[in-house]
Amino acid sequence: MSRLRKLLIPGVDKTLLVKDATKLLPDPARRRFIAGGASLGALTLLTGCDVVDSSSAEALLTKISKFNDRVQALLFNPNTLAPEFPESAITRPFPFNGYYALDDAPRVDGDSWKLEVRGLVDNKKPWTLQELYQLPQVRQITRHICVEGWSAIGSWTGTPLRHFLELIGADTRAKYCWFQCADVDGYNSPLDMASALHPQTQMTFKFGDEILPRAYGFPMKIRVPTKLGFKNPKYVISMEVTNDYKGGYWEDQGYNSFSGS
Ligand SMILES: Nc1nc2c(c(=O)[nH]1)N[C@H]1C(S)=C(S)[C@@H](COP(=O)(O)O)O[C@H]1N2
Ligand SMILES: [Mo]
Repeated sequence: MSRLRKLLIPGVDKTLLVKDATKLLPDPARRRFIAGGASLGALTLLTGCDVVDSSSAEALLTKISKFNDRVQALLFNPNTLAPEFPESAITRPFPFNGYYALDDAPRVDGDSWKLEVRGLVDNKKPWTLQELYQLPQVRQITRHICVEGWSAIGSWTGTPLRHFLELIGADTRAKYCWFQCADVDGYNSPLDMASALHPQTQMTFKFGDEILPRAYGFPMKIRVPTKLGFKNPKYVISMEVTNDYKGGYWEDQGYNSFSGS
């Protein structure tokens, strides 16, 4: 979430738009939206609409005004799948985003990197990249949505996190998987266990047909297509299964930790 980029959308007052949308949302969606941190990104997540100008802002409001009970039940069901897209929908080039410029993004050495596993798990053995690459992988083409209100469709390939959690004997009754990253000033993010076990939540090793480029989190990111972008940690170095809420980089600055469907 670089602070300067994409903050202004011509002809759109973001605060007003979020207010208008909140008024239009029927309960219980409205209550959930407010409790979940009422942001432009959350509206994009709910509607699938990007807001890039005043007419797309109008289109988003129209869509919300048509939400009915059936739509709402789907939106707030933790088992709902994020929509998947065809190859032709992939955004190229896919945007880079971090709280620094790309030049300052971590340069992780894939040969010496190991994923540390901590907390409530039977097997705490660290994993090399080559070992992780041997695990079964699946591909997904889903939409990444930043809380700032932009979104992009990308192709991610990796191992369902759920499979890895089973493999290491994680206590899946624990509340969170907490991820730490290699960024200079640190980056971390807690993921609630229901979302960690969601079938589309992935330990991602590839973008398109390439090994995950540095911009998108080499060697591994956690892809959670049912959550906003900041809940998708890149350059992951450790995972802890825990009942303690340990906070996160953006969560500690006021962004809602749930931030998803
Ligand atoms: N380690 C780390 N992970 C991160 C971030 C970051 O700054 N550092 N930014 C988050 C935010 S706000 C977004 S929108 C996405 C951007 O991912 P992308 O660069 O692949 O588009 O990464 C998320 N994960
Ligand atoms: Mo973001």
